[in-house]
Amino acid sequence: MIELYLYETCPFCTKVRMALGAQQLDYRRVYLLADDRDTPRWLTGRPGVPILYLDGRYRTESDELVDALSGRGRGLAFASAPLSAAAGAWRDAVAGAYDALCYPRFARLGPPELSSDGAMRYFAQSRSERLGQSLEEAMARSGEYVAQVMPALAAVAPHVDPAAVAEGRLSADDFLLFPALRNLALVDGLALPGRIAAYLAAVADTCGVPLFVERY
Ligand SMILES: N[C@@H](CCC(=O)N[C@@H](CS)C(=O)NCC(=O)O)C(=O)O
Repeated sequence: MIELYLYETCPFCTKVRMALGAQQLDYRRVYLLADDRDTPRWLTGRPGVPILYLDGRYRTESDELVDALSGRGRGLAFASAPLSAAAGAWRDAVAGAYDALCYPRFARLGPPELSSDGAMRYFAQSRSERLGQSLEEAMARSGEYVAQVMPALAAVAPHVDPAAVAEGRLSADDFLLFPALRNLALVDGLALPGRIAAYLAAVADTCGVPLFVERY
């Protein structure tokens, strides 16, 4: 049985879920706690997720996992590169704002990877250090970050293709955009263009990766 070791909010893990789901492969999801360094090290010699148990061995690196899943199951062809110019511009435009918007909301969401006090403490501390501010401070500055993301959302919207996704045609852009957009949809004050909302629904349906219903 294929197994995916993951966090619910990890965009790299979502990429691999997309590939598994689009190929209609059966797999088991194994959620690790955010402060569990031992299990990944024991399985792969390295910290972190995603980890995929495939063909009798534990593998890491989401791009390599997407490539390894190309042609399996229902035979869809995937590539994790190259990105289009529009997707590359999106990634550069939202870089800092994405983390600042998502981290405090992941803590509010309380996904499986944060379901112990130790995991939540580890997450709050490590992510505050990364942001250079507390999760509460980042949350309070949401308006500023939303203003940074809105033009990037509008710019990328014409480049997503819900119809192609529904036909099982997933591009390298999709493996970047869907995981980030799924997480950004947690932001209550972020108005998603209609085409982005349709795109999220199409990928969720084709790949069996549920969207978050919560908004903060
Ligand atoms: N290059 C890796 C990056 C994976 C990654 O950064 N995973 C994060 C979760 S989103 C992680 O496990 N980080 C370890 C930690 O936060 O301690 C990939 O593409 O698979």
